[in-house]
Amino acid sequence: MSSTRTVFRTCPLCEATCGLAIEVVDDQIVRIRGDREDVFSKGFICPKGSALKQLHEDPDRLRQPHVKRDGVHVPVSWEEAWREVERGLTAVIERTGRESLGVYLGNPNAHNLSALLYNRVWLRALGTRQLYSASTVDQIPKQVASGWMFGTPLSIAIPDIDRTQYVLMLGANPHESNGSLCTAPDFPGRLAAIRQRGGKVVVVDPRHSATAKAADEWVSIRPGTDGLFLAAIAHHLFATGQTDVGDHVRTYVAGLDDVKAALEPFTPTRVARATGVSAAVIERLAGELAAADSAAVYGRIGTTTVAFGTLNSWLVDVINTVTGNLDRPGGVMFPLPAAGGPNTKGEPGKGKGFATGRGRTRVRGFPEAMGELPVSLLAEEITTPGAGQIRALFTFAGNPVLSTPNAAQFDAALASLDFMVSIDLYLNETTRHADVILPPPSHVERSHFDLSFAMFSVRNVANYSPAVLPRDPGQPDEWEILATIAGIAQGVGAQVNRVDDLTIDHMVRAAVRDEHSSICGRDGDEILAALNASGRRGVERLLDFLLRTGPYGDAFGVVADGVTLDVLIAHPHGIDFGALQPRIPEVLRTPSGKVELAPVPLIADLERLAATIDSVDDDQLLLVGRRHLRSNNSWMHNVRTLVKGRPRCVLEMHPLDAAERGIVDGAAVHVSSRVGALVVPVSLTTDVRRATVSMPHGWGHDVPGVRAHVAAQYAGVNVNVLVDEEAMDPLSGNAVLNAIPVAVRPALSTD
Ligand SMILES: Nc1nc2c(c(=O)[nH]1)N[C@H]1C(S)=C(S)[C@@H](COP(=O)(O)OP(=O)(O)OC[C@H]3O[C@@H](n4cnc5c(=O)[nH]c(N)nc54)[C@H](O)[C@@H]3O)O[C@H]1N2
Ligand SMILES: Nc1nc2c(c(=O)[nH]1)N[C@H]1C(S)=C(S)[C@@H](COP(=O)(O)OP(=O)(O)OC[C@H]3O[C@@H](n4cnc5c(=O)[nH]c(N)nc54)[C@H](O)[C@@H]3O)O[C@H]1N2
Ligand code: SF4
Ligand SMILES: [Mo]
Repeated sequence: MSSTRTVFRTCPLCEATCGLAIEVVDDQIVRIRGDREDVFSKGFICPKGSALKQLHEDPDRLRQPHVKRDGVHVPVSWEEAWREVERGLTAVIERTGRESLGVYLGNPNAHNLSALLYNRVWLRALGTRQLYSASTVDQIPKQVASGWMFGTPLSIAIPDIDRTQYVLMLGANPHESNGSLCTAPDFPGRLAAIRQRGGKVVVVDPRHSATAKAADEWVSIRPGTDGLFLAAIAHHLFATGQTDVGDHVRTYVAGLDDVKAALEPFTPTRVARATGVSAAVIERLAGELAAADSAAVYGRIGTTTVAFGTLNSWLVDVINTVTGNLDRPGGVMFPLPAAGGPNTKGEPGKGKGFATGRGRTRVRGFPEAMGELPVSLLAEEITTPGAGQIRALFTFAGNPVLSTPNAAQFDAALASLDFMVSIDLYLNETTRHADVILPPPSHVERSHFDLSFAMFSVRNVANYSPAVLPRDPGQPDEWEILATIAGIAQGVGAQVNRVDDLTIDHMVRAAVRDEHSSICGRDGDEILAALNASGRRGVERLLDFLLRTGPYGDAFGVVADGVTLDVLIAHPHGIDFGALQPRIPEVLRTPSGKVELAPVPLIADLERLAATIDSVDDDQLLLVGRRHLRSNNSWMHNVRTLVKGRPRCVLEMHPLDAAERGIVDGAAVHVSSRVGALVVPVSLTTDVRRATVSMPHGWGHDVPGVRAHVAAQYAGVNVNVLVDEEAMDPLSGNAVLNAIPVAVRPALSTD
């Protein structure tokens, strides 16, 4: 007899966290729709959400560990895979020490409960400081700026788009990406609602993106010049006396005069030529921001993955602050997550603050940020001889061959390693270099809870999803894979339960000793017994603990109706704790207990920005990136329903720029930069501004050794062969992925 059931779960694919209703007959997924009762997404879904079925059923998805034998990956048992890991890891540690171990964490880590709760455990067990991640090709500039301003790098001020009357959006295209560092399912619908209630949406982008098309106004800016644009807006606000931080935060904002003085060089008139935006437009937008009932400036990829990423991220919040929009409804606000938020721990209102540079890269001494080193420099750390040279690398849920700078150099560096382990669902462009590939369960075979995105969410929401389907026999959960690596790295072998017990024990003991914890002074054994009464282990037990000691938690029996994992399980559509609430001063963790509006490194970096005011070359083509709704970085191109149709990996170019170069629509063009060259079809469109060309990342699947049969038919080319690994934001180490100088000409048969 067959059984039909509907399981509700949060989509783990992007930051929008949509609720899905998954219909299952026996152990087969029949259908995936949006969950209309989801407290946050209310039925919204994009085409990727329902592709979780195809991902799960993809015959290319790895269901067994693979070991490389004579250059070919063959399936092996888990026992054998673990023996290989032990042999390879031990050999490298004995030969060159733990500092020669490197780790790269990819983007899906942020969507993965096992990673979020267990990374600390296995990384500590490895005992290396050589940690790299997709953060340095993404959002770390926003985190560094926020760390300096508010005290923790996860204290990011989120645009309150559901209540605002004005949004100035730069370098983001939520109509395709569904939003980032602003979790808001149905972002396009929420933007439309601003206009419906009489507000205004302005999009600043060198490309007339889908989001720009749906907005009230598109401001076409020269790539890489948002810093000048933002500085000029702030300058104009100061110069015209249109600044007022507001009574609600007045006593908590430090450094206003320093900012005002430092912005002196950036008049709208001076930056107009470099930015391509007239002084009149800059001044008008500044005036509109100041006059709006409420307003939020929001910058994303186009503002962070550029040479001035940290400066841009800071200037966004400088404008939010001086227009009185920091920490108030309709402005930018700080979410209060149910579990794991760093700014919900420790002494409210004060902390040790944030610093970078506590460690440096071995080869060129580049400073760390958030314990991470820039992934742009990973290749040289692998290939440059000397003590501490990386000889073994772990990649976890990442595809850096397609996603990080100077791809050819990076690819060659991976090939030179002594040992490599990848935890991944696919044999892809990166994992093909691995000696051992360890596959996690598919996304529907595991539980889910958004520990990350509740920190960046436009409402305070919590939603736990149990696994939809049982795991294949013998398939460990992903946290068990990580716990096993931890045991092996510590020389005690595969000791999942022991590692797990030590982990929860450590967390409980720390909390009962912490005067700011809701269970301070309680008996640790009693807390552990309460947790263990449920019979849970691993991530569920850890999550239950974090929820119960979090801002809405039951504090183990102290708060009636407080949240526990059981409570969340009883609410399969999630719990809505409501709209964001003001949190200053309590949210702050700066030593001064203030919002630091003028952090020293940022003020100093303005000089570098000022030096770009007059260095404009109107003829230089600048390459920018773009995302498409139906793809997800590099890794969903093996789902036919998502990739079919017109090829998407094309270079967009303005017809006049093409005509000057003898390029016709649809032709193959040769694109070159300082570090590499590629050939790609061109698509002529006035959607990109003059001297700007646009190309998506995550393509280039026709590499030998990759196992992705559908993706191979829609291979595309890897844009990151053009991206210069030397170009970085000096404050955060983030790569420059946008505004890359390139030359384009018709392709020759010899290219
Ligand atoms: N030129 C250019 N480059 C870019 C960007 C750009 O805009 N332009 N964007 C950058 C950005 S923002 C990002 S975030 C990075 C992304 O860079 P990466 O994180 O390196 O790459 P992804 O394509 O996200 O690869 C994710 C990998 O994780 C695997 N995976 C998916 N889910 C899981 C899971 O649950 N467990 C495990 N173990 N594996 C899983 C997939 O199979 C895939 O191999 O790319 C960056 N690169
Ligand atoms: N469908 C889909 N959704 C995704 C992803 C995906 O690959 N596909 N990736 C996810 C990830 S990892 C992330 S980080 C987010 C990113 O989400 P978003 O930040 O919204 O990223 P994009 O859609 O790439 O939009 C970036 C915009 O910046 C513009 N831009 C480029 N250079 C500049 C510049 O110098 N100045 C300005 N003002 N604009 C510029 C580009 O033209 C583009 O329109 O999306 C996430 N969601
Ligand atoms: S918008 Fe993002 S979270 Fe929502 S269904 Fe699509 S991929 Fe999933
Ligand atoms: Mo990202």
